[in-house]
Amino acid sequence: MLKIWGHRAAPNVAKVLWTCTELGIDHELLPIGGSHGGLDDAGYRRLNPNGRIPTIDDNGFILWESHAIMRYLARREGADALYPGDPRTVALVDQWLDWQAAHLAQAVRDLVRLTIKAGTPPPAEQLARAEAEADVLFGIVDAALEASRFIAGSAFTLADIPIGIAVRRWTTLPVKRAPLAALGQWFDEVRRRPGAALLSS
Ligand SMILES: N[C@@H](CCC(=O)N[C@@H](CS)C(=O)NCC(=O)O)C(=O)O
Repeated sequence: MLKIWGHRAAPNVAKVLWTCTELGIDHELLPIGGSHGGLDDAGYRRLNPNGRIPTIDDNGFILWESHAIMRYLARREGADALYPGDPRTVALVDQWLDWQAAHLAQAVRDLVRLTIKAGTPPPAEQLARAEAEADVLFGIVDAALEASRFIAGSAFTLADIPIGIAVRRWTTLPVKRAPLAALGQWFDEVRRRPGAALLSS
């Protein structure tokens, strides 16, 4: 059975768990990281030299980086709907996956650092800057969703998963948010998928 190291509350682990549900892959979650600790253990570092989660073991094949794992699992299952074979369609999925990791994730991390992780109220100017940055980036998603039902086109793909997880995180933080109608409508739809149930657990 596929082994996944991590814990559900970690967004990058949640991406892989949601992907497994979409693909119907049985898996075993091995708790590590967060309150479980263990990321600096030599045995875990041999699997993942970054000391981060998630990491998977698929019958001896070790892989880390959440988006690489998602792509691998979708390809392994031949899931053309989630990760299409057509070069242009898959390029759009990759565009959003890369963009989420390179830009959106950092904007959400900044808000988390300034609010729920900070022991004291953040400087107003810093918080306003981080809120504005998040509004710009989620606004880009909103504009895309005005033009298509899902992130990368008319069908649900891997691209919807990390962005859905980021929206969930953003909307639960004590911050000001621009009202984004298309994004809200899309999120109401994707959050009802069985794989998204772990977002609220
Ligand atoms: N780029 C990596 C980032 C991995 C990462 O930073 N994971 C976080 C959890 S989302 C982590 O390991 N945090 C330490 C912890 O939860 O203890 C990926 O996408 O897998």
